[in-house]
Amino acid sequence: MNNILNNELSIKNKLIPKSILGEMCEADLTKSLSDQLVEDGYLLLRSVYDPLQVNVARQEILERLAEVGEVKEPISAAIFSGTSNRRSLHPTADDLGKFWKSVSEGSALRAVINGPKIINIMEQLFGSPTAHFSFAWLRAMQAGRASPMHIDHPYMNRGTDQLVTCWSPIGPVNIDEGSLYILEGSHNWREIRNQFEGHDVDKDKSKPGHIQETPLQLVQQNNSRFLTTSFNPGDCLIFGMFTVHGSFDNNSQNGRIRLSCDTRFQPATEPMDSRFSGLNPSAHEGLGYSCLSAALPMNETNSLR
Ligand SMILES: O=C(O)CCC(=O)C(=O)O
Repeated sequence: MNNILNNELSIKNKLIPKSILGEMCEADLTKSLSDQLVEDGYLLLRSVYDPLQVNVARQEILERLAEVGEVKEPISAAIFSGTSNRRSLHPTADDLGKFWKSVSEGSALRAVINGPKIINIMEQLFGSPTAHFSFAWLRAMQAGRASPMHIDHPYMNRGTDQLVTCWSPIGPVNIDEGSLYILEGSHNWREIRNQFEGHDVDKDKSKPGHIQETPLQLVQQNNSRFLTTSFNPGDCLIFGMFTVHGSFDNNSQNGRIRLSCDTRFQPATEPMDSRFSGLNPSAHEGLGYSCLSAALPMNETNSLR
């Protein structure tokens, strides 16, 4: 495993001091997953999926990115070409959304992210049958990009409060290749709850869904740390709606794209946020998959956002 202290991790090009970095702990599958989630705010699970199936899903996605000219040959190396034909092939926002929906609904990808292995884990976590959003947040993050720090609650809180996020790397993600971080202990931070609980970004547009402080400010204010790790095909990270998270800059030395997908699970009997279910999920503002920055051509997405 790639030790956390051997890597230079940054957010918006600002190096993160090693004194506030920590390695995530792997969850213990022989003990209560829900107790561990309540305690730690996250569950790091290794080798949940079949790595061969993850690699088939990876190839499926890379072929679709290559179809719009975004990946260099050999495709399997996942290196961004620096250009894109996505907009000329799919000119409108609606077309771009449809293209991304078709990539996000690839059968090999769905066999992993909605397949029996993760469903078993979710049933173990909830202690009951589980259901998932049909909408999936697939991301192709080229070198130089990062995901901003946030919690998930304001973006998807119209159903049950037992919703969890499952972040799955679709291929290897070294620690310096835009790995996900969570802020240690943040699931218990009263201030974050007071600020965001009940806030719905699609209903109240006057208030942002994201956290105003910088990640470093929030870590310092709360005497916290960034927890992260490197991921292998098959691993996933589960966390709740109030765990503060984001990604480090993808500092891949050779320009490797970071592929990952976030999915959302809940107990089957609980109400589901209708924006993200069904055959044609309306998602945010009724935009479907075109609400995602991942639906934009890779050469148009801002770096380090
Ligand atoms: O993959 C990322 O960069 C961000 C993921 C995320 O924000 C999420 O899982 O909610």
